Amino acid sequence: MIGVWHAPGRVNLIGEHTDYNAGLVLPFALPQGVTVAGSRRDDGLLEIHSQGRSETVDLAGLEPGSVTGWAAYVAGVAGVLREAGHPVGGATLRFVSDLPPGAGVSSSAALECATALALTALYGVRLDRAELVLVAQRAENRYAGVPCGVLDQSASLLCRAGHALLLDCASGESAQIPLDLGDHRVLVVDTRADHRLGDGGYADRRASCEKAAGLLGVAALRELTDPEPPLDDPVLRRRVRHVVGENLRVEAAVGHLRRGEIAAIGPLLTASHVSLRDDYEVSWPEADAAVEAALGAGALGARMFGGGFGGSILALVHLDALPRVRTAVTTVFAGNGWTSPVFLEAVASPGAHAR
Ligand code: GAF
Repeated sequence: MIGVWHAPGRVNLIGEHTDYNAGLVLPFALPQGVTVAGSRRDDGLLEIHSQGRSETVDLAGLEPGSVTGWAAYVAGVAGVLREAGHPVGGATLRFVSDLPPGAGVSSSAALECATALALTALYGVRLDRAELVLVAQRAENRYAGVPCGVLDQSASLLCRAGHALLLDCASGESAQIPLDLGDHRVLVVDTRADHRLGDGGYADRRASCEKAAGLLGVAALRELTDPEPPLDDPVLRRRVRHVVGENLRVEAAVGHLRRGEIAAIGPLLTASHVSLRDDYEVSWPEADAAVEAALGAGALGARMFGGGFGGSILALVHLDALPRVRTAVTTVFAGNGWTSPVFLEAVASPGAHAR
């Protein structure tokens, strides 16, 4: 058997650093993503080709740590499926991607999800999308060593065209929220500051949340409603304030979207950025400057999205203001001597599928 599968990258409209706190997220899928052509082979080898690079992995010796770098995201999916007892064997997988690497639009999750669709289809493994999300997440956690939540894999596998996905990471329940932008656009600005989830900042934030939850006697920060919890450590207090506030902002944004009030989500986006910058401390200079420039040029709201420490911001912009916003951001980057940003109009697109 031979087939072709596509898994998209994502933008997260709002709900940042909430997934691993059992909270709410609201991503949508991009038209860009990872496409894989795959076929079975019976020698137990996984032969992987991507952007001029090739690796061969012997599935018999596969375990966490035995494959490193980009191939770990692919081999990890095979490893997790096999650990769970699924009869997945060798394959030749050829990947192409039109996602900008390092832009924080989930190229890793797209790689995992495309692999998961390919391997399960090639070997007749029947898993539903929610199960595939966990396979892909586990591959990233265990084989790539990144302690991510389920946001990116859920976006890639569960999103629908024209909709944002409201995912409750506590219950796993999700709802498709129509994303009617009218005369507005979601402008993504790749700040060209490469993000590296594996670099420690992300794991540190996650550990802080777990510590705060432990001190407050809750299983996850989602259970809290008080944004000013009784914690002595001011850093932990700020982290909790972000998470509690961000869940409330997701709920408010969903309310506005359901009522067709797209412009009303602007201030929520900006409040999310301020919280990620000041309380969660995961934004970076290019993101802060891009957000400020976009708002100054008439964007209705703007925020960093993804894990932080590099990557992209998004801005909600009326069509008339798009040229102004692009110029303002480009000018501020040039003034700082930074690499020119790259712009992308994000269109809510279908989740992963066979082609
Ligand atoms: C990264 C992670 F992979 C997600 O799980 C999520 O935590 C996000 O950062 C922050 O919201 O994309």
